[in-house]
Amino acid sequence: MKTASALLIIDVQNDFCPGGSLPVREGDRVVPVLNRYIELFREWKLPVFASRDWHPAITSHFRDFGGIWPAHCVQGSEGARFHRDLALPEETIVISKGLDPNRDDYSAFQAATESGMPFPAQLEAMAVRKLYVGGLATDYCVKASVLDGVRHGLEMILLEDAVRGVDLNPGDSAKAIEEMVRAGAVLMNFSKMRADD
Ligand code: VGL
Ligand code: ZN
Repeated sequence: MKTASALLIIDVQNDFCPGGSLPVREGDRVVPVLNRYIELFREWKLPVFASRDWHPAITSHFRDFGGIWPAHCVQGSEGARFHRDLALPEETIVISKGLDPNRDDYSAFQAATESGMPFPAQLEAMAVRKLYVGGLATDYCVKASVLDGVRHGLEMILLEDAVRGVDLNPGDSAKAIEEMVRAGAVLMNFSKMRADD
């Protein structure tokens, strides 16, 4: 039974896809896969969360202001929008992170809903105990979120066929997956998922 479960889609935004300002190689390839997971979670009437990187134009997260990244996912910009083919259901709970110009946040557990409810509190209110996670980028926000989820005592399932990484250094994504598994995350893919529903 998957009663206490939810899907968490991380940062499938234009700037992280080919053509964006901080493109993840094959970032857009996660979209059709995530759409199939979305279908499953709808079928099971389970919640879908979508996180977004949502930065002010001036933030210490950006290269020009002391950080390491080119400007990306600036609030309200085209680059910050979810990929147009990502079929988010109307009931999707959008959570935003990276709003504080003085912090370098990556984890969805630092995000809040549009009404300002912190993500961990939202999960608790909905009695969610298990998160299925896919999206971008494996070696940054996905990793940080999965490790945080484990720390929060949640069961964290990494959807291996629905993630892609930045790989600033070659092998970063593979290492990130190892690290998540070592921490207690479980690897899942679409065919396994169907088999044990
Ligand atoms: C991310 C780098 C900078 C991510 C966000 O969503 O993984 N990566 N900001
Ligand atoms: Zn960012």
